[in-house]
Amino acid sequence: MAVRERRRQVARIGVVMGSESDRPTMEEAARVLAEFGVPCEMVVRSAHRTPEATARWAREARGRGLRVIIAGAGGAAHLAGTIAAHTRLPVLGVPLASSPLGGFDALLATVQMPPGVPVGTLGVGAWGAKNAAHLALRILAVEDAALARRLEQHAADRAGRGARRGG
Ligand code: C2R
Repeated sequence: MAVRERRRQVARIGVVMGSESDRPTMEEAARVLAEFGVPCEMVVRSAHRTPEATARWAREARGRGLRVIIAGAGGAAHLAGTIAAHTRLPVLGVPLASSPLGGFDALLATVQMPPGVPVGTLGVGAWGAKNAAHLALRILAVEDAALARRLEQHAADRAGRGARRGG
């Protein structure tokens, strides 16, 4: 895909994180999306520190063109759940290992949502960020045949390399 064409694309995936300090880990998700030529909108919002702005961002997400949201936060990670309360887009949660509890706190806070307000929760840290991006791409690929072909090609290439490392 030509670079110019890619620039004109509307972001279909939103990557939101609880703090600027989460950015290095959440960049892993953005890197995977970039590898597949799918642009994302990347922002910092906090259910705790900027609750109004977080709710607004989530409510307006679909109208801006987003189709899947990836939300990463550490500690008492209420961000993904709060986003899921304000939008009916699929929300993928990435628990981050930023607190002294090493991410187990964020995992429980993200995964154990009440029925009817789902957050699809990935693994802790960089693995989760990468897999959130891969899962978001698979969700988009349900309706995007060109992207589905790129995912198939990627899987075939990886198999060809002997699955020595992930991505
Ligand atoms: P600072 O480094 O800014 O003190 O943040 C962030 O995701 C970060 O990992 C420390 C940690 O606090 C988390 N945080 C949340 C939320 N907002 C910030 N879990 C939230 O809304 O859930």
